Amino acid sequence: MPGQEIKVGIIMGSQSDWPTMQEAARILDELGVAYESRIVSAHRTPDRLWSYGKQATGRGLQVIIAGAGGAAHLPGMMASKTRVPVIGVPVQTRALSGVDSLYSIVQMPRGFPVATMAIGGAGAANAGLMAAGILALSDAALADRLDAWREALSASIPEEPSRD
Ligand code: RP5
Repeated sequence: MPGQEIKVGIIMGSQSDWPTMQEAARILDELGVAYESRIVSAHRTPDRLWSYGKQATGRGLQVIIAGAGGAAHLPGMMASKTRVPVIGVPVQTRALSGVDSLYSIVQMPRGFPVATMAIGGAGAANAGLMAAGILALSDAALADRLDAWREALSASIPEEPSRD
């Protein structure tokens, strides 16, 4: 990965989102996909959000994974600012278990889509896989690695449940 062009941006509203969003980072590490990670808050750092979105295409980003919790405007606002596909990850919250995040992210008005994943770590991991799948459309080596990753996962599932 060193020297590889960064095509995936992982952004999140707060440091407190990292334990969730690191699941996306782990998948990209496993698949050898270079990425950057940034704290970009729709509410606390709107100017940072604006410039990140404005510069995304020029910097060569091809996918943005955006995670946020609560009134989770980050993925949708980012989608309004760039045509780079945005994958949204609803972060689990204490008060409403992440249903608030999910609804905030998934109900985008027509015209500015956010590909919304499941709440929490599984959603973040799937966001990493989705990003890899998008990049694999034009990267044969990555496509091979992703196929191998999927086959290994299938092979790890036993046919019979353990009765312990
Ligand atoms: C959102 O508010 C963040 O995405 C985070 O999920 C939530 C809480 O942030 P902190 O108060 O923990 O910084 O903007």
